[in-house]
Amino acid sequence: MAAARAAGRPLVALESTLVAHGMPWPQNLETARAVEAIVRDEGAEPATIAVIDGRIRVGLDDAALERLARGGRAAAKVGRRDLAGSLLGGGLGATTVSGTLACAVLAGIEVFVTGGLGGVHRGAAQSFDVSADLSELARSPVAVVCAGAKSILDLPATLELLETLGVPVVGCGHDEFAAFYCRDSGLPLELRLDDAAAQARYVRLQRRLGLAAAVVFSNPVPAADALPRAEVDGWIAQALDEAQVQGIGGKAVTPFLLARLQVLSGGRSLAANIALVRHNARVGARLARALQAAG
Ligand code: PSU
Ligand code: MN
Repeated sequence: MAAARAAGRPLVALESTLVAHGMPWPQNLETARAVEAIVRDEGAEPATIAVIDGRIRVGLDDAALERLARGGRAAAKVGRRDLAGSLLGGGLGATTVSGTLACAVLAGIEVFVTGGLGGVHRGAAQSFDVSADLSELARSPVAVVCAGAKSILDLPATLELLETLGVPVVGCGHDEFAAFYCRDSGLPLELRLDDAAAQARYVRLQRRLGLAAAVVFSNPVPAADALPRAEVDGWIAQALDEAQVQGIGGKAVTPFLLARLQVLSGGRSLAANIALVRHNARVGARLARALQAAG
């Protein structure tokens, strides 16, 4: 990372919960490596963020990436509020969107690529389960490229809360809020910018206005890899029932649901997840280059 900085290549932050908790071995390591290669291929430098042996690391070597991927659930899931504790504990921690954003801000990185945002969970009116990703987006001046928010969530409520928090959501190659495995959510966005130079100008304007919030670029899964919504909804309903019966709660909910969907879909949700993360990496790296060019 220091070399990339010295060489003047723009950095792209990548999260690590997706690697440790979001995908199974060995596809998680393959995807992490592929995503880093895509970012490099586009002339930017990947900086995967994680807690390794009780230290925040911004930019991982291959050995650290493999440790995280092999560690899986043994790695702690580290959101913003877990950061200090994971440093004290001295162990291995995979940073979520909120944890990674906090570290990216500390490191001065302007672009962050992930799969899908956390958000308002279905039934949140009772459970109060709203991902810390949303409040972190409100205070992190970072451009975030994602395939919208995860399909397992209450997407209309997630979009409402992003508005409340002052976080702009910009469509990228599409007019609707992306729904992770699916392109369409039925929720139209008010702004769409497909071109990296225009996206960079938008980010610069947001900064010039002194608005500290992130800019979310909603970049849908490529059409060839998208899954039909009706089928996805069926798997989600079943996975949510199972979570309830088994009493899965708190931080365990999202990894549980993603893992069950992978099984219920016969691997199709994993293939879509991999495709969308790779696509986001390309778009994010191009944006990082455009931001650098815009100065
Ligand atoms: N996107 C993916 N896979 C994931 C996640 C996002 O493609 O595993 C992770 C992110 O790290 C996100 C987290 O921050 O899920 C949200 O968890 P929760 O709902 O507990 O806040
Ligand atoms: Mn939660």
